[in-house]
Amino acid sequence: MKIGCDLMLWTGCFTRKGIPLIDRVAKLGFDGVEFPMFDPKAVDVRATRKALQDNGLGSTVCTVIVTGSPISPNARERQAAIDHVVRVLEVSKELGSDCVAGPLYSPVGKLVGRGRNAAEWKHAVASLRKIADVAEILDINVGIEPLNRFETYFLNTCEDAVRLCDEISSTHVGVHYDTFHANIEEKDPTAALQRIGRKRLFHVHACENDRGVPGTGHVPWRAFFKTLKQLKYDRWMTIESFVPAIKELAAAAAIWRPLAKDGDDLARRALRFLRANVG
Ligand code: LER
Ligand code: MN
Repeated sequence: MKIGCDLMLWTGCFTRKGIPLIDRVAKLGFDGVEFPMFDPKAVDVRATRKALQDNGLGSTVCTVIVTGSPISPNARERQAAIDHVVRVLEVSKELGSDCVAGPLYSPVGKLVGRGRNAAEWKHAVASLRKIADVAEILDINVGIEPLNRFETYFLNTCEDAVRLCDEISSTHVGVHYDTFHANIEEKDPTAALQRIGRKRLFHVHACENDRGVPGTGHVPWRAFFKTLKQLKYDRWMTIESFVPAIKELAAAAAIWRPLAKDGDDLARRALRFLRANVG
């Protein structure tokens, strides 16, 4: 299994200015970086690719719906969201990234005072099917991440994420499991992980129940690592945590107190814990 670090520990959005962070993540001892790609136009593909190669690092990409919505009743809104994800896929492919992951069905934080309806589900399947067509042509994987109920009303459980992926029915679309969200929404987070299964598990975010350093809280880590081993999971496990200093992300993820000294401290302690458990 490869261990990555999301650059959100140091930046709210990956741009050319963030390239030195690749060096930093390599020096901390990670196998790769995860790019928070919210504005694909701001990525300097050549320089970023070179920095990855120079440091011998792999990469993944995390994005969110920054414009429109794949489940909107309005076709133009749906297309705007699809166009954003497709652009992210194209840039990610150019960077040589293995996977584009995240809540690709609805904007983070969008709540409408009710649960999802059948029309929204239908739109999600159709929009993500269009995204899957591009992913298949580019040969890049897409991970669909269920989020907790305070961040989305559309997809909260792994079971629903599996069903959504089954309906999209693509070799290149699978489930993205995040320990933080599963801890809130699943009755048994490890059984939920098990049920996703090896074939459908495309990406993992490792994050403690308070969104701080993995291993310092009550996420059932021992059972989690055992299950990944049973599944023979060999894709990326990425540390996703936040620090109050990155104001836009702190606001989006509701980080109101420090969870570590700073991003470096969090990354270093998280990596030590994950390496001790997965090698
Ligand atoms: C959001 O809570 C999350 O977990 C991310 O992976 C998406 O930005
Ligand atoms: Mn996540």
